[in-house]
Formats: sequence, C-alpha cells, structure tokens
Amino acid sequence: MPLKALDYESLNENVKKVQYAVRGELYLRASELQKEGKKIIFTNVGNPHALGQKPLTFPRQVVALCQAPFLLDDPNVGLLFPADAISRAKHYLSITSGGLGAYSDSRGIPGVRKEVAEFIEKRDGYPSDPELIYLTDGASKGVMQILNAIIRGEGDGILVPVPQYPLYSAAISLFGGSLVPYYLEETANWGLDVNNLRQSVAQARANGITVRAMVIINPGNPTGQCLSEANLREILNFCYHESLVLLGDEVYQQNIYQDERPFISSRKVLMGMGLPISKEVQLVSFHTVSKGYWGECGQRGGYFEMTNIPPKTVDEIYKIASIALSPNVPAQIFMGLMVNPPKPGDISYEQFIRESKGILESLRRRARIMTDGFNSCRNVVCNFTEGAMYSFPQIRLPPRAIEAAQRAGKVADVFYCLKLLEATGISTVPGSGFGQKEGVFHLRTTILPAEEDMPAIMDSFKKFNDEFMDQYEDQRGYSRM
Ligand code: DCS
Repeated sequence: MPLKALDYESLNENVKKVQYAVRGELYLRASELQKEGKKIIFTNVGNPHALGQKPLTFPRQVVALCQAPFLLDDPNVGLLFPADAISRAKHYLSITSGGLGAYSDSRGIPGVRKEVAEFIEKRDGYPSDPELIYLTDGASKGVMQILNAIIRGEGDGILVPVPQYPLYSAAISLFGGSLVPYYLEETANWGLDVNNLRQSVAQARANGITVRAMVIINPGNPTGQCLSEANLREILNFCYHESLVLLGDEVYQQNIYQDERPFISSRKVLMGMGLPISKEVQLVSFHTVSKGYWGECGQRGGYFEMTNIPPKTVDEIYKIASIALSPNVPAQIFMGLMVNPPKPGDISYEQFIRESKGILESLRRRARIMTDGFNSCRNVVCNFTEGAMYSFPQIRLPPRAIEAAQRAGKVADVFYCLKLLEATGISTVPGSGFGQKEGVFHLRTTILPAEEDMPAIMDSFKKFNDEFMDQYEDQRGYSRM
C-alpha cells in the first residue's frame, strides 16, 4: 500500500520538526501524575487564572452583557450591573454589526482598533493609525502571520534571543525558515549585547543565510529582563543598518516589578530617534489580553501594530487574515476594554484599580519571594525577575548528575525537572526548551502560584534540591544510585 498523506512517515517534515517545550515531556508526565491522583502545581505555563487569579470584574460584566444582550432589556439589569458596564456593552454592541455571534472585519472591529490606536498614542506620545493595527486571536496568531509573511525558505534567517519563548523557534521551523540565535548575557542580568548580535549575523551570513528580521521579547520570557531605552536605541540602529524588520514582542508590558527600568515600547524609541531611522525601520509590535493583570489567556485576544510597512504589504497581510475570516469577536471586546479601562470618575473605576493593583503588587512580591528562594538554594543562582511572569534559575548540576541523566537517555535539565516533579509535584519547563549555552542548565517556573502558597513551594523545592545535590555531589550518594 502506498503511503497516505496523513501517515506519519509522509507528513510535512516541517510539522514533525517543531518542538514546543511549554507543553512537552514534563507537562505530559505532570498530566499523567495528576490522573494518578498526585497534586501537581502547574508552573509550566503563564496561565494566571488556572492558578487561581480572579478575573477583573468590569470587563467580565461588559462581555457578559454583550454575550447576553437580552439582559439589557431586563428591568432589573441596573440592579445587577453598574451603569458604566451597561453603557460600554451597548457601545460595543452598536459597533459590531450582528453582535458577538457575527464575524467581524478580518482585521478586527474598526472601533476597537481605534481604541487600540488611542491607547498607543497616549502611551507613547506619537500618533498611531488604526488602519495599521490588526486584532488577532492572542499574540501568537499575529506572530505566526508575520513570520509566515517574512520567511520564504530555509535561506531566510530570523534573529531570536536565546533563551527564547519557543513560539519563535516552533513557528520558524513550521514555516521552513532558519533560526539565528543571539545570546542574552546571564551575568549581566540577561542583558542584550549588540556585539553578540553582530557576531550572530556575521556567522549566519557566512553560512549562506539571509538574515531578515530580529525578535525582541521585552520584558523577557523566560528571562524576565526589561530593556533600557539606550539598549532599544542600539537595537533599532542595528536593524536600520542591517535592514532588519524588528518584531517587538511586548506582551508583558504591564508586568514590571522594579522602578529603575519601566517599560518603554520599541515604537516610542523608534519615533524618538528622528529621521531617517524613524521612517525607515520596519517594526511590528505585539500585545495580548493574556498577560498583565488581565491574564485572560483563554479569551485569545491580541493585536499587532505595523510601523513603516508599505501599504501593499499591509494589504497582503489583510488578505491572509481574511482566509481565517475574523478574529474572535468576544476577545476583541476584551482588547478594547484592556486598552480603554474605566477612568477616574467612572462608577467602576475604584474597584478596577483596587483589583488590578492588588494583582500587580502581589506579583511583585512573588517575584521577590521566588528569586530569593532560589538564591538560597545550593548550586542555584537566579537573576531577579524584573518583569514578565517567570523565574529562570540556573541549576549547577554536578558532573555525576549529568552522567546519570545520560545513562537515563535524558537531557540533564529534563532529568532534574522530572525528578523535581516526581518528588514535589512542581511542574516546570527545563531550560533546554528555551535554548541555553552549552553545558549550562536552567529551569523555568512561573511566579503565578498563590502568594500564600509560595513559601511552602519554595521550601519543598529547597528540600528536593538539597537531597538531589546530596545524592550526586558526594561519592557515597553517587554509589547509592
Ligand atoms: N509572546 C510571549 C513572549 C509569550 O510568553 C506568550 C505566551 C505569547 C507571546 C503568546 O500569548 P497569547 O497568544 O496568549 O497572546 N506565553 C506562554 C508561556 O510561556 N507560558 O504561557 C504561555
């Protein structure tokens, strides 16, 4: 019998090549253990509501009314919903033709794109054009659309930070391009050194790769660093001189846990650089409702904004977006609410501020508890989480642990993370899933478990790590294996 198209052996090789560690071996084993009745602490995915974060009240009220518009005709609606939620719901229903059950424009509802443009203008101090903002099902879909438009074949390279969030490596493999890594400096708090970029580009070119674009993740995932304005200028200058498109992944822009380096958008820095750079560098910036203090991952809402992209290209991207008809409509409303939340004087303002501040302040404390907890462990060093949602400690694995992993047929950090999972139920992602320097090992955990559970989680990690190091560091421990 000849092979059929969906037989494994004859699948598209690009599909088979894709790796995505966030839902990889560790996650699968954790799910198995959970089925067997073990309590698992899922810190492998930045999925705040799954770890108990409560949704913000106001956006849920508005979307509930949009989903159930008959409630607006109920004489008691004013007893159940505040007047500002009712008027926002009516507003959104008035700008969706057919309500939430109808496809929208493939680029997203024009009125929501206008709200996004106003948000960007207010944030950055430069005008933004709603025609250059496309709404997407989460930032992931936007990133994939843009990478798909850029990558023509394996000769096309995309500069990606290492460690990186594996959406990038996975999508580049899927579209048949080449990932060109540039290393972040762990000893400089995961800073980005432009000399590393130059070296990476030179090496890729020597291998016949045409480097076409550069990805930055700011604040970083899994590394948690916030890029300074000076650093962003260097990056934009580099992109200008090397004719690279900059893809600015800014999904964690609300998640900042220090005051020295507040978030600054790539677009703001670009606009501030003046001519010719401000008109030349092609930039696509991404944002989402999944992160920040919203954490509405399941709603799948996102947008991207295009800067200095020629109109004919914008039309092609529109055409491709049209193939999927329309982004999620409820998610578009979430995006509108995220960029245009209640204002001072609105009935829901105080509650909204109380809820959002409560989440952010707790995340800030949790970032500190985790970093300090890891740094108090033997053979573990960890940079402070300046932003985003993750802690990324380096685990100095003793040579005997590395040998034991080899014998077990595992990458050394996978071996360590599996043992951690079995012993404590803490489900992490090994550093090898994000990329790391040869012979250096990490794990990634989110900082999302409930604050009151944190001390116990860190104690249980420490106990496991001590036992692991006891076992593999001294001769007696080694022979007991
Ligand atoms: N970009 C970065 C840097 C991310 O970390 C994520 C999600 C996304 C984009 C995509 O998010 P949405 O598609 O939901 O908008 N981060 C994953 C992670 O590392 N853990 O959880 C999800």
